[in-house]
Amino acid sequence: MINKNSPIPIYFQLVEQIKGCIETGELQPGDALPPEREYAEKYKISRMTVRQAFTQLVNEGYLYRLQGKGTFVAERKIEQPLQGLTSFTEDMKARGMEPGSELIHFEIVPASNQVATQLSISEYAPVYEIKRIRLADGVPMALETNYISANLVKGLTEQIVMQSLYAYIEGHLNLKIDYASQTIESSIASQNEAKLLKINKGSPVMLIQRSTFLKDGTPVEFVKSVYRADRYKFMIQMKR
Ligand code: 16G
Repeated sequence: MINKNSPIPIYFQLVEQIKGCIETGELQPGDALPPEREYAEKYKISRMTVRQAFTQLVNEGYLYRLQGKGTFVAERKIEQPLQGLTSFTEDMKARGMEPGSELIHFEIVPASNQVATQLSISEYAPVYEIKRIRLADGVPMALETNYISANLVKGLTEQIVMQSLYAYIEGHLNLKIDYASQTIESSIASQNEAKLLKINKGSPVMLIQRSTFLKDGTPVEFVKSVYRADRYKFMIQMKR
């Protein structure tokens, strides 16, 4: 219900109401929203106000627009806890989703200056450069580029990286992954990233860089990832 006498802006009341319908499941992912005109008539408010509410919900990732087709309810975002050093495969399995990878690139290359510094190896030492699209139930979630010292993580193959890298490092090589440091920045998808992630060029993404270490401090991977901002959000619990 919209209360025109409330100090709360009308567009915001509509935002909250539509969010409520999404949260209760009354509106499901993929559902088309009634046209702006219908909302405007139903609540006797202006179409501009309805548009403002829709735009806010699009910006927050609750809705998406398709040119000429209308406005639809977006998939719920995956809420990824930032505590705990887990792999993509583990994360997806824990949610009951099917992890998958599409291998874009797999090559041993000489370490660049940046990669060598991150991995504490000498420049030009051999590193695996692995680029994978990470899929959840077949849907692209992230584009990940890993750099791994070929002298430390021996015997990697395309077949192995189509599965879980962490499972191979720990289960097969018996190296214990211990800690990581990670940064998260906002960015927008380049043309190539957008194509691979099946989103529009310029869509918001999160750029994540992770350096992962063994117990004795040896860097085991340096990873640059591009996560879809429309499908992911990060969560951390804090205490004071
Ligand atoms: C996660 C990690 C990535 C790691 C991968 C291993 C982030 C941002 N990145 O995607 O660093 O290489 O898991 O996954 O969380 P895998 O064992 O399924 O190959």
